[in-house]
Amino acid sequence: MRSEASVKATDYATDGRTRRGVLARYAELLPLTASTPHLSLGEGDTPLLAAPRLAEWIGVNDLHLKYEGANPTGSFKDRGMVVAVAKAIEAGSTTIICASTGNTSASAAAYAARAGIRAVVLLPAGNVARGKLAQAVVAGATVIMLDCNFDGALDVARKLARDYRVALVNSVNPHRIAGQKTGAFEICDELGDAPDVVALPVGNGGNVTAYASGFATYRTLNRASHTPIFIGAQAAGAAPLVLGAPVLNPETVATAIRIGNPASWDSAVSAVTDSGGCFVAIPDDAILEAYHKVVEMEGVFCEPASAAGIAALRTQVRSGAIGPSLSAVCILTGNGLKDPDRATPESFNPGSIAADASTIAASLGFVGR
Ligand code: AN7
Repeated sequence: MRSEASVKATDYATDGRTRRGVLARYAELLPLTASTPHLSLGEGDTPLLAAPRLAEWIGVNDLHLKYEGANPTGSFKDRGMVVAVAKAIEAGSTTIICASTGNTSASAAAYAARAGIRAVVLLPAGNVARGKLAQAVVAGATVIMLDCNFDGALDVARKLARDYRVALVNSVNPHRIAGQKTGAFEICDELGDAPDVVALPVGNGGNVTAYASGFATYRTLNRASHTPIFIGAQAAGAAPLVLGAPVLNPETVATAIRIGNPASWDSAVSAVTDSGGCFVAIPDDAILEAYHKVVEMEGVFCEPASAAGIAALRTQVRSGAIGPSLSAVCILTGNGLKDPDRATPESFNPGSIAADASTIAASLGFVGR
């Protein structure tokens, strides 16, 4: 089965393009068979950017940003969704369903459209960033707003998938986790080894589970000499994994991680504690501070949830828990364009002036040639 998958991947990749998608690039490390469709929107192969100015602000010598906002639908979800949708089709499904704080629904909608199947997405009414909602709508998903938070929506999605012929593509689907491991593979392939520390936001805990598993796979294959310490960032108002108990009414500006009862609770806890790391609760003002710093200092625009990982790394370095000489990677899980309402205050209005070059030059203090 393995060799068939490899042959297929080779066929698929012979044109030598980059961005050929994670199924082709990591075929031998994914649960593919000869009958898995060759689905791709060119996901993966995202930038791993050295970030010297932000490193100084955080207090570490060696910092890279894994910019998952560069994925086709603007978040890391695409890595796992492509596998989950391909496997659902392979199993005969013609409808996929998910609950989502936004990014999963955007990704599910896009891959369902690409594959020509139906997507149904269940969203917590009033708490999904505008860009994410737009993505699900334009891709033709059936969008259903529920009068509950994400946790309630996931309960409904699970019941529907249990009792009806629809495939659940939330990260409780192991194919999602398998695909998201490719983020860890790419980091090792590019750096030549695993970093010492990985910081990332944690909502349901699927991604940290996937990264831990991905680095462990590379360690086993001797493509990495060690596995990293994980720092799991949660928003202070939605921090069940810091508190050790579910949060009934989670609240945070980082709506992507507004989750009170993580679906992958146990595997997220093992991933982080077995690594020697910890979960950190980040107040909203610190999330927004990091959100602005990363784009002002490095030009990398991520969504608030993604910035929580940066803030968490800074907190741990400041407290001395993480030494300044360790190499660190922050996973910037989603694109800042997803949440335009957060980027500019409601009152933002730059106004306008007459289109006169010399007046503008004078007001800017430009020096003549
Ligand atoms: C930008 O889209 O749960 O810990 O429904 O969108 O794997 O849940 C999104 C989660 C981090 C947390 N960063 O990842 C959804 C959803 C961003 C996210 C997370 C999410 P997990």
